[in-house]
Amino acid sequence: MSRMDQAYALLEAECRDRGVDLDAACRRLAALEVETPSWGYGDSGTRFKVFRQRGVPRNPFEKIDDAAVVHRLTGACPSVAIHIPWDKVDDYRALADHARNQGLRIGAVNPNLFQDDDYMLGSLTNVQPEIRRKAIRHMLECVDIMREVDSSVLSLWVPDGTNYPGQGDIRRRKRWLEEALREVYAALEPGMRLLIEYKFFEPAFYHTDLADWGMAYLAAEKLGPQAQVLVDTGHHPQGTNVEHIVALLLDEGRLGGFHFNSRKYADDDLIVGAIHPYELFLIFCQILEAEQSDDERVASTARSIAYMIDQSHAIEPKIPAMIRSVCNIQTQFAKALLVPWHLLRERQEANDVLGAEAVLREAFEMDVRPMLYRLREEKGLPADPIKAFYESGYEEKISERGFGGSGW
Ligand code: LRH
Ligand code: MN
Ligand code: MN
Repeated sequence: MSRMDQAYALLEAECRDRGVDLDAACRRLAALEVETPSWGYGDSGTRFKVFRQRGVPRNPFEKIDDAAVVHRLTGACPSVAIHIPWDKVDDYRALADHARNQGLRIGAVNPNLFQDDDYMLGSLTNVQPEIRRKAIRHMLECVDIMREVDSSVLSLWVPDGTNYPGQGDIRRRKRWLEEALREVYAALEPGMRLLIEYKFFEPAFYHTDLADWGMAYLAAEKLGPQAQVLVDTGHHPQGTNVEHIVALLLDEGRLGGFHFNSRKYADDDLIVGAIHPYELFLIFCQILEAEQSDDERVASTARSIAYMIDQSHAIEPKIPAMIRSVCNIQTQFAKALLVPWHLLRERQEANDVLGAEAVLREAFEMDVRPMLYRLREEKGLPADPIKAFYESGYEEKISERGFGGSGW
């Protein structure tokens, strides 16, 4: 028996003792899909400096090529999110075909309401009606693009807000936002979803029109069942209990998707799982528990979540950093799959505070590498995708692109 088979057998025995079906957990892990963002393959940085890296994609087609490499090596990333106009092309069907030819599909379409000069004082909530109209038109154009690339997710982040008290009428802006979203929502086809992302600050520093999950939830609730909330893990104040938000949105049938990344201080967009892996694990615990809920609405919400990475690389080599995130997501997801829910419930009902906490912590402390290795073996994937990337020669190949590709 190889060392890994031994490790798997050991994990299996441990799971059996805890009443967890390891094979079922492996099957669920194998079905996990994570979308990567086109902008994560291009150059990005901070407001202080964008460092140019050699080999970065020069156009949306090359971003897809790099995303395809991540999928080939991990087997878990069959779709790529696009951001318009960063990924503006003349022919979106050609872009979708390009993705399809490499075993990928285009996932969420992200309108961009934050880089046009006209939007300096707001886009959908601008006091000038013609600017609000321009922003709505852009969103409707994104719905058209969704049709062309066969996407079902419109992923909206509204950067609008103000920098000073009195600068804007908060209530009027709220109504303009609702009005705009109603128009966009009406343009969605059945099967399309509008995911509403919130962020508590930046670029606006006094108030942001969609600052937290409650505001996004309210907006979604007013629109209808095709609108849901998107949780970007980096978009909360320090210390926020993100898994609580996740649980609440699940219970209300309004959790639509995630933008995974790590934060230490603000919206840092670092590699997923690099800073607070326990938080990520606890988020997955909420989701996996909800997947088994007797309440069909909760269970189907949990099963329909769009898992996306929203990560920008200022100093990291981009493709390996993306692979690292995918592997970290798989690791925490695998650990959450090993939670014995019946035991947790039992201890909760017995008011066993330490015992209940131990159930979760012990799952987090388990070594799930044998699960990941087995999964990769079964799918014919390299055991170490990052090592395989460096050995593949792809980095040398793309260095011919030279410098100058831009993520955003
Ligand atoms: C905003 C955000 C949003 C954007 C992306 C580039 O901070 O998280 O999702 O579309 O960054
Ligand atoms: Mn985001
Ligand atoms: Mn962000």
